[in-house]
Amino acid sequence: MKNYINGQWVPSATGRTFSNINPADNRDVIGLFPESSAEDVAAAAHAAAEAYTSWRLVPAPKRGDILRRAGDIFARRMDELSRIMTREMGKTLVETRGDIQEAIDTAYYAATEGRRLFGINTPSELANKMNLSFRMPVGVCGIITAWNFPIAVPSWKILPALVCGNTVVFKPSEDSPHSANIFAEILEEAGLPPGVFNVVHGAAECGAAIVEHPDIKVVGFTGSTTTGKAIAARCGELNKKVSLEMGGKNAQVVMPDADMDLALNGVLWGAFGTTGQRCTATSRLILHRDIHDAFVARLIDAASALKLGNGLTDSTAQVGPVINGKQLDKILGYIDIGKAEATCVLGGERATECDLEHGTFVKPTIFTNVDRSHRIFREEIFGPVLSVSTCDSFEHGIELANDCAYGLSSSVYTRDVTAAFRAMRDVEAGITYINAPTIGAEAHMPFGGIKGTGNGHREGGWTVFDIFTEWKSVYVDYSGTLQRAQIDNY
Ligand code: UN1
Repeated sequence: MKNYINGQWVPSATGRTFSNINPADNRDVIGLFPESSAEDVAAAAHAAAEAYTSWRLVPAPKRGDILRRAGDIFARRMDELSRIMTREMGKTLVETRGDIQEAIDTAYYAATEGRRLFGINTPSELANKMNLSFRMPVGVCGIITAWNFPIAVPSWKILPALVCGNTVVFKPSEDSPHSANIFAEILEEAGLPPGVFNVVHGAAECGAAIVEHPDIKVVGFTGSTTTGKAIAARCGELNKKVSLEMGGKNAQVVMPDADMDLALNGVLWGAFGTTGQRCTATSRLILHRDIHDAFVARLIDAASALKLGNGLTDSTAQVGPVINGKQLDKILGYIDIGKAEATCVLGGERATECDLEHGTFVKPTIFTNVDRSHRIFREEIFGPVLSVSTCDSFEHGIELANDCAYGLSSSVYTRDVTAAFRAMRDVEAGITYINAPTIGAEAHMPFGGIKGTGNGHREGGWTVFDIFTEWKSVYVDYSGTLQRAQIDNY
């Protein structure tokens, strides 16, 4: 497997490769991918900079037509691509189909935005003068993403960037490179000219080269807070625009007046869907004292019935593996920490029964008696591990939810309309769900977080276009005389 640069499939200049392995069965090697260096990034950035000179002049509705076709091709290739994605990152086929659906939705939204990209005109303070403002593309965009949404999350950045007239250098995660190559195939078939979209595979060296390259004008990153902050610091020095989507420690609060079945199904899906490997996953459950014991008993029952398995070969599997050995060790490390801090009431170990021993499976794990000072309350684990705490009141529940370095998603289950509106106002997060789990954001709504999660940008919806454009203000004076601006006329 190769890089995709200037419309060609090319090996890395380094000659080095890394292997892509199925996390559900580590005997299954999917392929060798190039381990790219600054030289490969420079080739991709050069191609993207060349392509930018003409792509930025293609009318936006025409760029949108290409993206609409890309959406159609994603739909046509959904079965095949969902199998590729399940094989390389482990979530079930239902979930990988959903991942692709998010890209389709984003493609169609971006396509129609090609006919909007609204500017704003205002009256001038002077006679016979007109004020216009409109969006300009930024140039070459460097996109660096994680493996948990191999198609959806890249699509949130790449497709809006393209419709605005930018060109792209994309470095996917080393754990989901095959899906990224299909992304390139689809954009090519849709009619994207060579060089407009480029893929360079690799690890930190490749990512750092994207951040450094002078032709790359904006960096869009999804991944860990540690890496994101380092990228932002460097982009600060380089005066480069950067948009970050980083960690989360999302809480679901359940009040005694809530629909308990709904809240139970919500946390099951939020905590253990995608094996807890979403930035939006529910990793803290805050239960009102009055319902705590009964709720926990039902939750243990329901979570212990979840079926672990290889999504490709077992159609009854509900929870896939965690992505790789490194993450497995990290999650098991947190489980050990949790066992010392709190009470493990379910799971708490790797799953190796039947044929799971060849994959990196972790049993759905639940801790109770979790206190706000505990590390499993405060730190992102990114696996199927749920920390349960108790609150004494609605206000206390919100206070606990907000006692967090991150601010991505949040959820409150209550039938009390007053409490629901207070939660919408007071929960410190970019996303709040009422009577729904912390996962499941829709492509046409702003997506992102506050505090340790983001740096003020929002992907999705209409807000993503602020990342990938700059505003131009234009003054047209048709008076035929030198008119001084009001401030220069005193
Ligand atoms: C992520 O975890 O990086 O809201 C994105 C959700 C999905 C996207 C998650 N639509 O859960």
